[in-house]
Amino acid sequence: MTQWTFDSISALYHRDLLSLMFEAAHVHQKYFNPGEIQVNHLVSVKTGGCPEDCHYCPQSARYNTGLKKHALMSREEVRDRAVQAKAMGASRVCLGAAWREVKDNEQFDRVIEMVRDIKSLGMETCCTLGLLTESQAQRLKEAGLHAYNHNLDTSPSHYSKIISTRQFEDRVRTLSHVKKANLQVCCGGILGLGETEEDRIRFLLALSQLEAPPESIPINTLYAVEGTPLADQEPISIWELLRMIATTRLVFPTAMIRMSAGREKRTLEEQTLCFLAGANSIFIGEKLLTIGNPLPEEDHRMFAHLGLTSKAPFASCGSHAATPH
Ligand code: SAM
Ligand code: DTB
Ligand code: SF4
Repeated sequence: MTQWTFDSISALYHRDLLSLMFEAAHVHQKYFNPGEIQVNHLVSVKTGGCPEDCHYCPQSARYNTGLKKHALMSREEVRDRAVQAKAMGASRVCLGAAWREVKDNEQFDRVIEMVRDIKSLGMETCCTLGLLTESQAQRLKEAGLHAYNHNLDTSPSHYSKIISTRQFEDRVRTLSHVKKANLQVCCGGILGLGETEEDRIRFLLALSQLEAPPESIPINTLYAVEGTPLADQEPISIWELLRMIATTRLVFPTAMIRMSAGREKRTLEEQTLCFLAGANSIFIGEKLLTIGNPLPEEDHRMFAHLGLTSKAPFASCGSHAATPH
């Protein structure tokens, strides 16, 4: 396995955009069928009122974002949402909670039941519930959880400018618990937090230095929400996004790269370029957790225009033989 360094990632990141994208596309089709996209659906099982101060997040209790809070959903409601997601073409359901950390209580017991239900529908389940101990990760695994999402978000040095209520190392520790429980690791970041290009490269380096590289990497662009400290950030250009996706594809050739927050703001042509740069996963549904996402009809039209198909659940990378050149 390649030992990435700051300089080797930086050299890729700073290549001219077309040769960077060309190489990323080449690597992408070596490991994946480029016409196949993973379709995920998010359910916000507990919304708002989070004690953390993540400067980007509409769900933090510290900011006045006008968000409607919602207590933990019932098992039945979540099962219904998963059935609807399957009908929309999703193969994975991701349950998100506005928690700092998981507590060993009745609420966690209910999430465990939700995981079992989704697994029994023949879909992959992912959870993003905040910090987690090893025994909690183990319980999720036993219930049939496929992956756990826990983002590093940005470089170690920029992290403390964005979040003060926990440290980068706390996140790395949870990711280690996830890996030890034999769950797939889903770990990504956000562009547009006022970070430098060096921060973006250091973020990718940190991802490559995790105990095990993530199987999936969400690339979010900041969705600036009124009331949060980052409400007035400049939006990320398509060129920066393409450069980041293509570099991520080259550093992590076999990972699923998910175009996440901010996709709503991209045209079909821009999204097509993102797929060419190596992205191969999206969220479907008109909302992510609380913020907007393209309408499912628009995504279905995009799939039709591009002749894309939805990746089956539990199909690992490499199920597609490398294309001869
Ligand atoms: N509370 C849990 C946690 O922080 O791990 C799970 C939910 S949290 C909303 C999941 C991820 O959503 C964050 O790590 C961040 O990367 C992303 N996110 C949150 N708000 C965002 C925004 N306004 N724009 C882009 N990404 C955002
Ligand atoms: C991730 O990296 N992006 C998704 C998922 N993981 C949980 C969520 C992004 C949007 C979160 C903001 C919201 O919808 O409230
Ligand atoms: Fe809470 Fe997660 Fe939002 Fe941070 S990103 S405020 S931990 S819900």
